[in-house]
Amino acid sequence: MFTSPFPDIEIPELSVYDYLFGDLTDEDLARVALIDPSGAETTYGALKAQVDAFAGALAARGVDTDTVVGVLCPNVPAFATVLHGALRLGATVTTFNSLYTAHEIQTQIEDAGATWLVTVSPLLAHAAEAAAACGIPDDHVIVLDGAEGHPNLRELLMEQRTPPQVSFDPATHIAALPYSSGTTGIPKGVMLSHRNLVANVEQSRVNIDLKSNDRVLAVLPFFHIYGLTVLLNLALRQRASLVTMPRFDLAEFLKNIQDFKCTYLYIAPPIAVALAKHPIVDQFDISTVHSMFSGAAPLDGDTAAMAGTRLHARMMQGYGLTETSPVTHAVPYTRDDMPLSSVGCALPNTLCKLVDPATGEEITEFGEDGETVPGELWIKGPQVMVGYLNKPEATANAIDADGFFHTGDVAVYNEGGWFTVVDRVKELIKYHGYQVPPAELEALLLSHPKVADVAVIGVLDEQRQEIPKAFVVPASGAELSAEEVMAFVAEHVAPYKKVRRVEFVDAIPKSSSGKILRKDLRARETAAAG
Ligand code: 4UV
Repeated sequence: MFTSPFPDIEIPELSVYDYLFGDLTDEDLARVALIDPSGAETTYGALKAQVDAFAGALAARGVDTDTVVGVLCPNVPAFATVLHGALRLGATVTTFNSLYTAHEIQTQIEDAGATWLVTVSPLLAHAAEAAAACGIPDDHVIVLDGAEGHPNLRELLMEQRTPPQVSFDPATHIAALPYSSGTTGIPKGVMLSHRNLVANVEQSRVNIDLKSNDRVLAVLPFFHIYGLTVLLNLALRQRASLVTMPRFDLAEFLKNIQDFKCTYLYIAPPIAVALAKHPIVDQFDISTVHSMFSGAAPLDGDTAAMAGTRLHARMMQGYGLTETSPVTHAVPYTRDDMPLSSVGCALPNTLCKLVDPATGEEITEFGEDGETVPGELWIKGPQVMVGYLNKPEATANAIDADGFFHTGDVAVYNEGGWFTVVDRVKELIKYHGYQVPPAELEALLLSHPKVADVAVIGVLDEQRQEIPKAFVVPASGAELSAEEVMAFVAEHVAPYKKVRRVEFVDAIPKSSSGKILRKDLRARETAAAG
């Protein structure tokens, strides 16, 4: 077992609201919490008042500790009001990817049991279609910026209601319900308690150089657990300021850094690639940035070094999963000796094991290079989820009897204390840091009359970023083109889940029990790449 180099810390037994907003000083209340790209600022004092008023308005409409509230909303300052207003009442928040189709929203609403939906007018068409299909009435679909027939944020806040005192156990009460496919299958609701979310911020604070005078550019989406915990909640706890960006555009991203003098960037690898290589970067003054933190997908050391050198900023990686709230590993700002390709060391209170996927044996030995051989990474700590919603079997497969969560990622450990993620044994594909569950695309493609069989895996594109590729067996006698396959998928799923390559094959390799042998497809791909 590998332990964290940090001593254990005490996790406050508080709700997320009390943890983030319970001890704001007068000085904190006057600080700026959120800035939108128009320059409008929300202070911590104003944010707290809005969170309270939103909670009061929801409570007056019957939202309580049993309610699940869906949030389909890009990064705008009001996201924080909605999230923390709902959490304050003990409601559970399930977040949706803003790019979801109506059908994808509907599927999650039904699975999560959401009875309220909060959105913005540009996303209302999809939201309303999904809500109607789930029997959610218009007065339970809040449109923050206003839409005929729906409650809006201004109206709700103007009621200035005091929220009721609610009581729940932060250790077990579910705060967030993001979706993840885990190691296999379709997306599942990940039950994260108040304690999970509080613990992960508290664990992350230990080794981070993010202070109240920092300005964080919040472009990674708050609906993803990386954005929710690491960007939003961690920055709020540090009393820093967040500049919200509803969508990524490189020029706007750079302009916002310049205009708002941002100092700290949380990014995913495709943004690191752009910062390292894109000529447009030189057109902006982004010299205020002192630190960049990348996660959600592998970032190679060369790209990390190029981005860091170009911006004269510290480049660090972190690693985690939705199921671990999400952070389990991060490079501490105090450590210059860790390679840029590493994801750093385990956070405090986090135990790690590396296990040989073939034998189930734990790996404990170091080679002459000071590194273990690769093994599946198992994690135990206060950030590990309570379980998958209504999926006891999937939960039991993910968290073993000793409380270790099996990540499905393969890592090596260096005796210097750091881990490097080198592979994945699970079927998940990551496109630009977003989860693409192959099982979902395979089920969709099997519904196409001209497809007899199919398997989807992740392959690397020219930038060495992962993209989904489908191996398709056409139905006998059918004429099917790669364009037809890609267009069919694109019509039915959010754009980031699109199949971007297609190869026609005679048969899909399968085990005797009928499981797709993805490793055979990966090996075939590697061989083809030479
Ligand atoms: O469930 P999820 O979509 O969750 C995430 C979480 C990203 C985080 C978490 C903590 C951080 O400090 C941070 O910087 C980013 O993406 O996907 C989980 C899977 O994403 C891959 C890995 O396969 C996980 O099982 N992944 C996440 N971070 C890395 C990564 C990384 N740094 N290197 C390689 N793979």
